[in-house]
Amino acid sequence: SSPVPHGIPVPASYGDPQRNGLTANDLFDGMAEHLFYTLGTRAEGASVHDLYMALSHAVRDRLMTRHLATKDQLRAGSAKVVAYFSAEFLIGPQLGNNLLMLGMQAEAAEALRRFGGPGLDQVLDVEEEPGLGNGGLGRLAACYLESLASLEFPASGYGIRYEFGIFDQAIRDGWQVEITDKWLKGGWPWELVYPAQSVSVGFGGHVESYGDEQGAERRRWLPAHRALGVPHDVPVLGYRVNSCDRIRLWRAVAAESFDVHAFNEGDFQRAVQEKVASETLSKVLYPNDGTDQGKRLRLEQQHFFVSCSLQDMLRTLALRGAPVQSFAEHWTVQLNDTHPSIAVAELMRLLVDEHRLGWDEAWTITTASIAYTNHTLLPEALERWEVGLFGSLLPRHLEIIYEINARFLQQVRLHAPGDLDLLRRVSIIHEDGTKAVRMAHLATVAAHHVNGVAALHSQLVKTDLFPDFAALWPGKFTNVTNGVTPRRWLALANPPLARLLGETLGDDWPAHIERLRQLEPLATDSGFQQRWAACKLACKRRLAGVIAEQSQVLVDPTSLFDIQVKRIHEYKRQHLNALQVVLQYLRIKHGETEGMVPRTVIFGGKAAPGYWMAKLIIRFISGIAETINADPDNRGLLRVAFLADYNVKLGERVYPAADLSEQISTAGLEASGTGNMKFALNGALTIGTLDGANVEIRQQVGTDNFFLFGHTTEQIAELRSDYRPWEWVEKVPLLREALDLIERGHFSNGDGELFRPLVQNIVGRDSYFLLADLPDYLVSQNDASRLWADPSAWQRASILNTARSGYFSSDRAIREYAERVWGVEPLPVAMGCEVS
Ligand code: 475
Repeated sequence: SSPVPHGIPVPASYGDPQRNGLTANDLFDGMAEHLFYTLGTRAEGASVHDLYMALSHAVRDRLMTRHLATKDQLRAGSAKVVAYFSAEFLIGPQLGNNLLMLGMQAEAAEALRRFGGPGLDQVLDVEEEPGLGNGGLGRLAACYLESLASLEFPASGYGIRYEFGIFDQAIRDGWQVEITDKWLKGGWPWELVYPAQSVSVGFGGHVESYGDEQGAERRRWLPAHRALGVPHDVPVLGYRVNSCDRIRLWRAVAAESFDVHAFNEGDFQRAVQEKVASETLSKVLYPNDGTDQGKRLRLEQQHFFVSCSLQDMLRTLALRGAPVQSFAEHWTVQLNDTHPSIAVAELMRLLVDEHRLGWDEAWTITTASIAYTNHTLLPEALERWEVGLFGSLLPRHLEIIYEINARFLQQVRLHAPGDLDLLRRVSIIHEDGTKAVRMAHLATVAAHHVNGVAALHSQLVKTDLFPDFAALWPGKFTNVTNGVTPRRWLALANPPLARLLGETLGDDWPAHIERLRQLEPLATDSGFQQRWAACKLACKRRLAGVIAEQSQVLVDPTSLFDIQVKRIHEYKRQHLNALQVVLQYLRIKHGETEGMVPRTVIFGGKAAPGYWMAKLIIRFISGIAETINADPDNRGLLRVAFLADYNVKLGERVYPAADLSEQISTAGLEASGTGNMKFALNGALTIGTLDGANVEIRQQVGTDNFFLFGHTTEQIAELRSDYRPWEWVEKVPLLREALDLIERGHFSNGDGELFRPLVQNIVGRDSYFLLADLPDYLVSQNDASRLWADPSAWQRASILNTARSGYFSSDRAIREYAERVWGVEPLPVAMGCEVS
């Protein structure tokens, strides 16, 4: 309870939409105050960063009304709230987005004009983005929180406030170099810290039995160490609504600032050791996208944020005056992959050990509240923890998992008596060799729903990944195809197109993305086509500027912009694209340019620091870029650029500028993809395989407006048994010559060793079937060139891509989760009445 008596008035603007301070005048005044009082500087001497901070604080002030009203409404009510558990939230820059959500972009520009200094674009450009994620999975979490807020669902993201996010990528001599991401260095204005809501989390130690007051035997965990989690909340505004949800990120600090005993002994070093160890928990994001390394610290991070979050949720349940038994009516937990799946054991522990519920009741609550999203079929990404490591870090959780497993296997025995092999396959504990906890099995056993992230992927989850579980619980498995927010990825990222859409569909189109369909009849209207093309050209000019600034490569904005941006991974096959570029280059060298059109091939993406082949692929792209761009024989037909440090901010420049979107993974390996959706939404045509959400994109936009190639998932499976890649080499004209050129050092200043492992990898093993798909890929690339040569036909296809991509909005995805998985309803936030 608060020491401040009731009846103290809230700030005058609170709850009064008329006095919300949203005019340019108010913003200017707010900025002036923050420059002076918050930043301690005078307007005359303010730097661009000062102006960024002042504007951000002024905007933050203006979302606080909504944020508090949302919280008040939640605390007072009993609505079920979504808890989105994710080890990653790749939220991107905040200022521009929040201005868009509040409808204050023009006002901010005007307020800045009055300072007479830099303009809004320049100010937005200095924002450091928090790179608290690796790629698709983290960005999906950010899009989903935004849609939750925009659709007025009560929700909280829960994650980790990494002090160092994904590394910044520099390219030196063609190689990736990793640089520490110091996103907090200039101060980051978009978080609200609540130290009073800190929670304590245990690690290690042992478990003992004791008799409770009723004489029942109970288990008690006595951790060896504790760390404190301090919540840092990032407000998440909905689009032009009052709802303002949040992402609650936990920062780890030492439970005591140091060991007093050691300190008194004069051992200062040892005294601060525990503090350092605790704070290491939230120090750095693991930069691996798609491989699990089984590192202790990673499990510690997972347990840390999950335990903090569940304790936080139980606390708010008590604040609502609701009993712990009603947990599942107040909260629904979505696990973003298995990274937070320790939640199953931790919730059981909290309910059984701390709240003294019986096992069955606790299990009913746990299974009623938790659902699990699978994001990958790659075996190297499926998390397993060696039992020894697991038990030393979380001894009580291991016991609980054994108990869950024992009861589960008993159920399986009843279902299929005598099938010992089935027991072995589905067990949560992997028993062959070193014993390990299979986190995907834990999540699947406990979850009320398990979903894949695209139709094909969800099918493969049932047939390939978890066929035994699917047979046990057919109703548990479902699909929710991913989506992306049209606010950030269209309205914010693509100002020229946003303006055109506003004029054509009405200003509130970002809240009603299905209206994009109304563009269909305009697809053949030559006047509209020209305006469409002008928007694209403006975006391409902007990206050309970025490329020139970054790498001094000059590209022609009227050429076909052919773009592949995503994490570098063999299954994503950037090297297939690079190989295709080399073949085009050879055609030019041989004068076989018929049917070719001027192209700019753009790559971007980070490689995991320990993934050597991915780093070599970057080096290879740099090599071909350098050689090809310097070759005068080109006659403007081919340019290659590698964009360094691909991140959300760069993505906002990239997607709107694309003509052709490369989605070329080996069929069956990309769970969904979400970049593919951002490209299509911005009017790019896709060249792609039948993989992930490509399948649905092609269905939606129409097969004529999509360049399909490659083997299907089934065909790849057939090939796999007897694949001899070297036999495919002769099927492609010029390929032998291309490979020789690469091996002789043509793209590496004569170094004949550098790319040999890459060539060997492709010709010798080709685990990702590049050569099997290459012939068809080349045909499709030619189709793309041919369509490009007919501008009106291309514009039509481009318009239809945008017009038919509304399905890929995260609003649609969130509505599906809400209805089919979570059972939650929107709760519009009223302002100005709930203050108690
Ligand atoms: C899929 N990241 C995309 C996207 O559903 C899909 C793995 C381990 C540790 C840390 N990060 C990861 C992923 O697995 C990941 O990003 N998966 C991606 O999720 C959203 O669109 O196809 O590869």
